[in-house]
Amino acid sequence: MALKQSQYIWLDGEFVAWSEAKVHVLSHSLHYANSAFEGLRAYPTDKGLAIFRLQDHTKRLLNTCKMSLLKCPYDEKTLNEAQVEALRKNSFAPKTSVYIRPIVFVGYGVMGVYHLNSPISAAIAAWEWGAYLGDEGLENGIRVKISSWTRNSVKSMMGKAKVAANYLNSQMAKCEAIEAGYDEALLLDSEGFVAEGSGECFFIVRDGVLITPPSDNSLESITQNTVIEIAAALGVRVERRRITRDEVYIADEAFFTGTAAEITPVREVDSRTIGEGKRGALTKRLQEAYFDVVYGRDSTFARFLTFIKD
Ligand code: PPE
Repeated sequence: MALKQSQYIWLDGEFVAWSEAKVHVLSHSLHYANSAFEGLRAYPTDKGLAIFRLQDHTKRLLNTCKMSLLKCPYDEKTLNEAQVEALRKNSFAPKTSVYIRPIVFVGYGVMGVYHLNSPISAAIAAWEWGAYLGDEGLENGIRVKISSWTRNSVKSMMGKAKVAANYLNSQMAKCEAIEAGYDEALLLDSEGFVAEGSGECFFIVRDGVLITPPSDNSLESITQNTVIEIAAALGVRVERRRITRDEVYIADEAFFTGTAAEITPVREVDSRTIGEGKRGALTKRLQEAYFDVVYGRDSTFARFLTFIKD
């Protein structure tokens, strides 16, 4: 799906026209993949667009910078304000969800792996982005392939960093899944337990209990955390424990969570039908509750929303 352009991108403290937000081809991050990024969504509420869990995403961005040895020239407050401003500055079609992509990257000036003498830049873009795995997927569930790729080992990469370098592994898994006729990949860790999707965390339901792995081999997902909080509010039992491949096959329900993917049901894994082969009952309940939260219809989670109107 082609990227839907908006008008302005925040680049190192200034708003520039979308088409002018350019970097040099010798920018260090383009060659060595050390760039920290985030993905957030803003949803249309009764009181206009509201960014979901802005402060948590910005904290994670700065934590990624810390882990990846990127000296971000902008502090938390500046980055939070710039994201709000990026939404105010652009005009979006009414009733559409907007995706925000902040990125901190190593710029132009020095080549070679050692990056600490290179300049660091930051940018924030925002554009209208629909359902990541399709509207049909959100409604009826997607087909998933367990990847032949192992998720990046914690011995060699930092899964808690949302750093570009981690996504070569994701890309290869995603392409493999698509080429095999599936919609998304589920990656196992080096011991064979479920790690995460190419860009999502993973849940199963068994006998009414919601089960999701600990964050040992995955990003500390903000959507996963939100779902756990919603489940607690609904009185649903949640277990954080390792999940094996065979357990996925016999789950009653399964779904992916992510800012982009939201809550996407899984209806098939490796040609095994999950539950009844459609969005499960608990998945539907959690999905509806999640949309109530992000669209500002549930006041108990109002603390997660940052409204962008004055
Ligand atoms: N694991 C990975 C590897 C991941 O990339 C994401 C987000 C998650 C888990 C879920 O994290 P959270 O968004 O905090 O719940 N993936 C982002 C990037 C998607 C993309 O294609 O780009 C996202 O969902 O925004």
